[in-house]
Amino acid sequence: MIIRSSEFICAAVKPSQYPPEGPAEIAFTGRSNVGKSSLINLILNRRKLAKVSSTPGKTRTINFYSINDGEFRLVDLPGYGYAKVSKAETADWGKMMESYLSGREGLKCVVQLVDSRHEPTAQDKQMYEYLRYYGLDGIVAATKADKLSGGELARNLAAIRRSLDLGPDDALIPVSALKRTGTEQLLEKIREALE
Ligand SMILES: Nc1nc2c(ncn2[C@@H]2O[C@H](COP(=O)(O)OP(=O)(O)OP(=O)(O)O)[C@@H](O)[C@H]2O)c(=O)[nH]1
Ligand SMILES: [Mg+2]
Repeated sequence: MIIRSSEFICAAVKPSQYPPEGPAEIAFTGRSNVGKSSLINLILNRRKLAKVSSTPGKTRTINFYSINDGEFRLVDLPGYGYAKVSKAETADWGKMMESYLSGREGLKCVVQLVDSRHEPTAQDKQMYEYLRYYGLDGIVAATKADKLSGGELARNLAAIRRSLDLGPDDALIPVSALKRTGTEQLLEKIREALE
């Protein structure tokens, strides 16, 4: 798949703020700081379209991006598991995610991000279960693959596969925003999900 153009549409915290239904959407979810915004920039080949930060909790809204003049959309979801949030903020996050993930007609698939260096967290597992329940599962990206040796990466990918109970058809794609690797495989899976 070729990305010719990409632009920010809007940020939303509730359905009335979403862009009108229309183009298919592919969303990105994962722990705060796992690299969602970086991965979106990587596959769009844009350096600063999605805001990246070394401080977790940068993305607090649902951010919509239009690809190839409305061919489809990518959606950057706010991360979970960030320690410095209040109970009220966690509840708001849950409501925001639930209303988008359970009610969005155009949503075809969610790319679940996990850190390639670690076992998936309890929340990663919970999130992936949730996606499975809504039939939005099937693509997992293991981020920051540049931080591991080849052998370590292979071992960790096997562990992630087991831990998330991935099926033979579920894709687990190592990616690195630093080394700019993994995009072709990921884009191919996104293309399949859009069909
Ligand atoms: N080495 C390395 N660092 C990465 C990679 N991807 C992201 N990072 C770094 O990880 C930090 C967090 O990246 P973000 O893309 O902002 O993460 P996020 O998941 O969008 O975080 P929130 O918006 O807080 O949910 C930044 O300092 C990035 O530079 C990668 O593939 N390799
Ligand atoms: Mg982000």
